[in-house]
Amino acid sequence: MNVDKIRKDFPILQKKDPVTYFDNACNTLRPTQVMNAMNEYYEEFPACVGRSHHKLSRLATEATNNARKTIQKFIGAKKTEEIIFTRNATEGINLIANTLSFNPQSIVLSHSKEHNSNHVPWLRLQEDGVIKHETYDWSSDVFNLGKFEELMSSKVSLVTMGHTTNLDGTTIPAKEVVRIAHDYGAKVLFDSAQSVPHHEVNVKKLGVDFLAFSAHKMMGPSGIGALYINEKNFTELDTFLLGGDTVSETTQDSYSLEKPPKRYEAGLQDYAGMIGFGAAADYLKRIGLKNVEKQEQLLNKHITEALIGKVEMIGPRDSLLRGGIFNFNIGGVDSHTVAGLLDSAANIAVRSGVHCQHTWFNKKGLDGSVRASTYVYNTIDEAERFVKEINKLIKLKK
Ligand code: ALA
Repeated sequence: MNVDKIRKDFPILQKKDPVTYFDNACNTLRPTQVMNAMNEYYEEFPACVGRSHHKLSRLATEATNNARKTIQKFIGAKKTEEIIFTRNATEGINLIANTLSFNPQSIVLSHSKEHNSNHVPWLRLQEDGVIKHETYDWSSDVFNLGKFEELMSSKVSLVTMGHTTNLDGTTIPAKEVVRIAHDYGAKVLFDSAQSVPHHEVNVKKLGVDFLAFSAHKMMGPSGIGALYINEKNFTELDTFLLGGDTVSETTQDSYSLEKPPKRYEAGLQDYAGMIGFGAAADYLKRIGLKNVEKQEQLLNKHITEALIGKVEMIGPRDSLLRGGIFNFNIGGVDSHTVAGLLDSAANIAVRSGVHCQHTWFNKKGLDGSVRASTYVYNTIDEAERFVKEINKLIKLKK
């Protein structure tokens, strides 16, 4: 893989003195191929999908069908019908929270490093008396399957977990989690917003019931994502938003529902977004997820070896367990101050604060942290610049 060649596809990286973009866990940069694919929709066939009988509509329908197929293949789903386009992973999780049937004894189990998106919807259901929410305390470096299984019983109806966490980049043993959960009759939902963009994820091999992810974390546009629903669960889900395209027939006082995916895609959709999402998946496929993973590991090893012992790291010391994420604090210095200085003095973009992980930070009594998150277009030179700037800040503090 040639990183310099990849960088040429990103206009923002071709500017003079380009930004060192280390905020990829929040939002990635987009290559020209993705922007071109979206522009093509607006310039060549900016029409409604599947509704109108003219050639522009046919072209738009074909392009969005192809995008769905690309996403299906990207995560190894059996059928295109199993891919529902959503606004993002958050909406996918909310869709399941609002459509799966629970009884007040139902336990929904997640872990202690969940993003708010996979935490608050379940708290809300608990508040409404719909479920009981329980948490696996993931405080060891490696997810402990024995401890997880101790929490399982026939009362657990859903295991919903961040597949790779945005806090420290650690990944759950997903296949084993699914196997154990299914042994107890529970369904499994993965928040895969931080896994699908960074390593190979195959829903068939995992055997997972539902899996949600977002395009903006994998070089695609913002405002579009996908929810995988294993077709065997279609009959167990209620409806979500209703309106145009979700129904095949209505009368004054009745309606018949379309089958998924249409049933879950109400109203006019973000067609350019779908097409851009497909182009992003194609682009990543061409690079190869193994290469993406390798580059992130290389950069994270470099940063970790240079800064370990000098900063307070969050997560395992072993960089191989943390994908592309290096999350840390410089003893007592406010995280936003560090991020602001990196930005203004060195044009390095990182995220600071609590990373939508308020619960974890509250438990630890921490105000926040500085998170550098790399992607396949980042270079060793950039990692070195970052290390140099952090060393300067450490010195300044002394
Ligand atoms: N989940 C995104 C992040 O961690 C927003 O930055």
